[in-house]
Amino acid sequence: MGKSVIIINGPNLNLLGRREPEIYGHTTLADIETLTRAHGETLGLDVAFFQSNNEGDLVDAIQDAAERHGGIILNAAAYTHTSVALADAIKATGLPVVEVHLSNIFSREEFRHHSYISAVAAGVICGFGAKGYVLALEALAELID
Ligand code: CA2
Repeated sequence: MGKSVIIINGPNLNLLGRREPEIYGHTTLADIETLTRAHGETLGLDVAFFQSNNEGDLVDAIQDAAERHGGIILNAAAYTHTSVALADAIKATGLPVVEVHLSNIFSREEFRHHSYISAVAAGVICGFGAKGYVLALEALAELID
């Protein structure tokens, strides 16, 4: 079996490219899926993609990843700043996780400066828009090598 990773996206990211383009850009989540799948091929990685607006579904996706994938790229969106449950799930999987944010969360409101994910992630990429997912794939490819 080849190497496989999953990209997990949290609440409201399904709206990407259709609302607030001044913050999140014009790229849609479907564009990011296409981009990362293509880049995954160049790295020999199979890329699965998942988005949910519900915290419990995201916890389930992280738990299920342990059975199927070698690593996770996670943009937990607003749950980044609130969810002990997601942090616990990441810790329990033992899989390497790269945390991604489209925007630079440190140049935004104070409440976005703290992430429950960062302490349990292998690393964090933020502020580079959709390219951040590609950079995360590069990082994850080395981590699961
Ligand atoms: O910059 C990021 O990727 C965020 O994870 C995006 C979250 C935000 O709560 C985090 O602080 C940073 C918000 C995702 C909402 O996405 C939308 C996209 C288009 C229109 C409205 C919301």
